[in-house]
Amino acid sequence: RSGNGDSRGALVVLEGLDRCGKSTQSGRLLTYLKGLGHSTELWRFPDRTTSVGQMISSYLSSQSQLDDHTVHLLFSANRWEKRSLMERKLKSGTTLIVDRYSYSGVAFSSAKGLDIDWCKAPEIGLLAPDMVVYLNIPPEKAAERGGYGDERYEKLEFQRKVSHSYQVLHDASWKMIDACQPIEDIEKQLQEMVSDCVRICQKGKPLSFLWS
Ligand code: NYM
Ligand code: MG
Repeated sequence: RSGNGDSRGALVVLEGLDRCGKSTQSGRLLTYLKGLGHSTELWRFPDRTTSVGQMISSYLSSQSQLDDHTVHLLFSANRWEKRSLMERKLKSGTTLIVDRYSYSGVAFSSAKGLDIDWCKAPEIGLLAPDMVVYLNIPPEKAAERGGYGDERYEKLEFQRKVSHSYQVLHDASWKMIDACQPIEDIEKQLQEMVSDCVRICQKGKPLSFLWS
């Protein structure tokens, strides 16, 4: 069910606070879609494997200090360097599940006080997701989950600001899932949402671009 002519893959983005369960759910979703016979890949941003990604990674682990604007543009560059591959994959029929995307870029940087329109500007022209799923969790609940790691941003106070930024940023097209539910319940809801989305893309829904 992939790679045959005009049917393209879907671009599915998962967003949410740190520790909301995105990585767990994206892994399960990958297994599910592959099981249905769909060509599917799991991507994540930041992609720490590139040289830009390594700069980001060292910033996140506080091994380097960067100006807030600078690191914002690095996160964006990290998406731009994957853009053409992303387009090729989608056009050849592969569905991409993406763990964080431009919305994380805007939510985290604007939580630091950067202007939201300034934050959105470098994302213009990237591929727009066919579906954004927000795993909704109160910052306090996320903080209780086995604790945060020690990366930059993984602090309750800051996550509260990020949560507020996401509230400003989201629109009516986002699918909201209560991330405090049992893992299997979230998994089921996600499967239903994504199956619809994959079907619509297979039928020839055109690709679109941010910010749309
Ligand atoms: N993050 C992620 C940003 O600040 N801007 C971005 O554009 C992206 C994609 O990086 N706390 C932040 C959110 C996370 C951190 O991501 C590392 P992850 O998903 O924990 O590897
Ligand atoms: Mg993290």
